[in-house]
Amino acid sequence: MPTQRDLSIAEFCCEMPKIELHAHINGSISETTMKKLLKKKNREGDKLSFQKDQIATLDDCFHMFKLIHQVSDDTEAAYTITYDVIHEFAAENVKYLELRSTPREVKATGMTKLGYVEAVIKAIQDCNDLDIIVKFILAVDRRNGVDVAKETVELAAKYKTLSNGIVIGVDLSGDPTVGDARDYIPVFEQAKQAGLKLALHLAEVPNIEETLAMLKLPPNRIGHGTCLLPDVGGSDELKDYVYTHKIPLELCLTSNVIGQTVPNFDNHHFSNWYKRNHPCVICTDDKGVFNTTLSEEYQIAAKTFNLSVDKIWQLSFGSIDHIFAEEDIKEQLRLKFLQFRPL
Ligand code: 6MZ
Repeated sequence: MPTQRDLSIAEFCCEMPKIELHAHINGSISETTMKKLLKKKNREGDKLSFQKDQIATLDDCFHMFKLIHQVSDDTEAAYTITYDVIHEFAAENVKYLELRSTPREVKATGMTKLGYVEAVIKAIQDCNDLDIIVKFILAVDRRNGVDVAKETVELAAKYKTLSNGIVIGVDLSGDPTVGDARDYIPVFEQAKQAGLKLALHLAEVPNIEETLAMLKLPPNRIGHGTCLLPDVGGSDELKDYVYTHKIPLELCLTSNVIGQTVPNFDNHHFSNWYKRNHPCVICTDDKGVFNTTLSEEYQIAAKTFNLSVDKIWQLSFGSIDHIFAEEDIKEQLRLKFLQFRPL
């Protein structure tokens, strides 16, 4: 009888049950969904994603998000995007998904932040016939200031109860070269007190002082953590803090290489942390913008770092420990993943 070992690494990465913990909703829009949105806006010729081997800058990435927000500007679009993104992740065997998104208001279309959050939650609820558990993290954009962040955390706390546990945490994201994350510490303290988990983009670009202060919160998970290590603009103190506190890293290979915060896959910080046995979770970041899938990200990790199918499976299985949902969901997922363990 054929076993998982008879699959090619590409097939294995696709068929293996997976966990996605770092996916921005508007960065995850597939080409098919984007076509639908552009058609509605009569902008059918536009291209709102990078090529696979394209090299860009972080600035280019943030410009791209601005353009995407122009076509995703009402609650109907928010619902469609979320619904489609969940179906796409489910189709590649993602069994547990934490989506994150910045509540947005667009006066011209009448979309309010509340309406945005409700549209995303409704789409998540409407996908409950699929074999995937979906949670929602509300994002604080560091470009928008502390008052907006406070409002986001209040929304998250309110919907944590109202959504029956779908809303599970808050993130810090946005252009890492803008503003000072330390301004948001009191807001994240407030989030913690409300029982929300913290997934913070940290050290996406070098910034030792800011990163150290944010680490002391501490976050439940770190997004990217690109510049924690001393040889890439971090420090021993940052590295030791993350390592000794075992703060899991959400690592997005293609995103970092296209955005050029990492020069190439071989030099990705994944290898350093993975070798130390540090908790690492492979994620997509923005699968639409960076033209990737979670299965492809696992394949890239396998190929670049010479990981066997056993190691790839362990990486996926190990990610369950770092999800924000409760222990009963973790147990449920472990049983499911164990059935796919290479024999
Ligand atoms: C930091 C990022 C990001 O919230 O409208 N975002 N923030 N670093 C990154 N690395 C490339 N990728 C995406 O999705 C788009 C928003 O996600 C954040 C940015 O704030 C972007 O505007 P939502 O669903």
